[in-house]
Amino acid sequence: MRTKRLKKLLDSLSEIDGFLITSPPNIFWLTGFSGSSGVALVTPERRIFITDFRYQEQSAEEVKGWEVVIAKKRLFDEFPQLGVFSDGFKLGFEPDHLTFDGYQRLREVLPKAEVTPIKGKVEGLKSIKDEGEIQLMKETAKIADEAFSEVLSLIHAGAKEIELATELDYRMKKKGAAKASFETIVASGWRAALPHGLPSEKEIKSGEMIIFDFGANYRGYCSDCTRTVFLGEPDERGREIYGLVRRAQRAGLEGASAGVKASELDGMARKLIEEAGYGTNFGHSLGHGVGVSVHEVPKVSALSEENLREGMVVTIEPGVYIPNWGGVRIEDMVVIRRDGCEILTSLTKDFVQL
Ligand SMILES: [Mn+2]
Repeated sequence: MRTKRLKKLLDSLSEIDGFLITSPPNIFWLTGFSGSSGVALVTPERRIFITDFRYQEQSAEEVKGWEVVIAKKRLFDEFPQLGVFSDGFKLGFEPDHLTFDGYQRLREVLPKAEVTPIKGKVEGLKSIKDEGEIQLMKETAKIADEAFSEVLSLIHAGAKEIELATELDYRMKKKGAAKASFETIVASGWRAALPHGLPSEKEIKSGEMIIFDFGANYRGYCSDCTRTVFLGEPDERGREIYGLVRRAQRAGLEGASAGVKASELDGMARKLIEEAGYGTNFGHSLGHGVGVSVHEVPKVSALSEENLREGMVVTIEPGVYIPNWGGVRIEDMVVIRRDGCEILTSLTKDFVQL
């Protein structure tokens, strides 16, 4: 799998002599290295991975088919000795991931190379998942789904958001996740109007909705899912808004297919919410790519210029947020297929009243 990825990367880099990858998720995707300190250098002839003493054994285990160099000082200090950089060598780097300090260091150690930014290269390739990655993401989603189903039975009046978030994290780890793929969101009642309400000490009261937005990180891949459930009988608005968000989410699922513009898909779901008069209460984009990071390309937003392509994994997550009342969001992670999409989340989207 990783050999294919490398070939695709090289095929797309004909205008330069070599490419430097400094983003840890991009390095993981290309090399298999899961540590935090390393850089990867790719040329048509060589593939070199540089890390430090702390990762000597780990890199030997994880990075196959690469020359592994253990740096004695700073990682870039190894560059002049690699026998790669002839005068005028054109080296591409990732402008979104190399620090200014790193850039200056690079210029110092390679004064005669031409150092040039190449944006979004690995991100673009990474957005199309192979079947092995999709399988892993299904397993990741399943871990999160199962943990969430268990936590539902722990919800009661007086339970604190932070307790439920902790239970969810704990159960995902017990089921094999290395960690949560992002900080678990649990937001109840008026706090559900905060699209990214981190769990607080607030106690859940009867009649309130609770938004759970959570995911697992399993073998390097992330999942992302949101469900909104109600404790006891909600007010009239609760059912109305839930029904609206559910219809919008369904429109997104029905519209998701290879060849569709990401911006159009955003519009298909947003239109329903706007027509119901809640357009200004849905202030975020419909979704985003997911993979080795929880937020990847493509963005599924009105501003996106990308087309959905077969093998992309994206979220579809409309929401309506009303200050001093609360909110509802429903999110699934889907794989884009030729004639539609495959949902990776298996949790119900029926109205759940506990
Ligand atoms: Mn999401």
